[in-house]
Amino acid sequence: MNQLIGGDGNDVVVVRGQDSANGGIGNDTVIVAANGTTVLAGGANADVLRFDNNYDISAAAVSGFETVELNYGQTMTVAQLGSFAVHTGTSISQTSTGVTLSAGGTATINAAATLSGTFAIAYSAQADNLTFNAAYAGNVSLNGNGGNDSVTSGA
Ligand SMILES: [Ca+2]
Ligand SMILES: [Ca+2]
Repeated sequence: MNQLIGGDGNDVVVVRGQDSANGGIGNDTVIVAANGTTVLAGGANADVLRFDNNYDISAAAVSGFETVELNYGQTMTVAQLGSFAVHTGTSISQTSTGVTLSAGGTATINAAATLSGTFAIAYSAQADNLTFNAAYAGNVSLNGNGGNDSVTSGA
């Protein structure tokens, strides 16, 4: 396990295996490039958590990220999904995304305008209650998996 700590500048940190990463001060980008990450911390300022592929971060302690750049089917908890202020794709040309939820809860998804295609959600076995922001104009594809689930488009 490696402990990766960014300095005060704008850092790009790539986490693999059971790494822990903290961007520190500055507008940092932390790239998830493996399963099993333990700590993902953006730190101060405006930070991005980017998924290099469909990895599972559900066991990681996630904090301090303002934006998440989603791939097409990464796994996380509802609480983690709701911890980001902006949800977007990994590139400007990506219009669809998907997420597999490993534990339930309540969250708001603030999908960026670039996500105009399909947002596919595989629910966890618990109750998953998601609300999309009012500006989201894409489709939502749902795959239920037990629990009393709901999805709401913003007012
Ligand atoms: Ca930094
Ligand atoms: Ca931050």
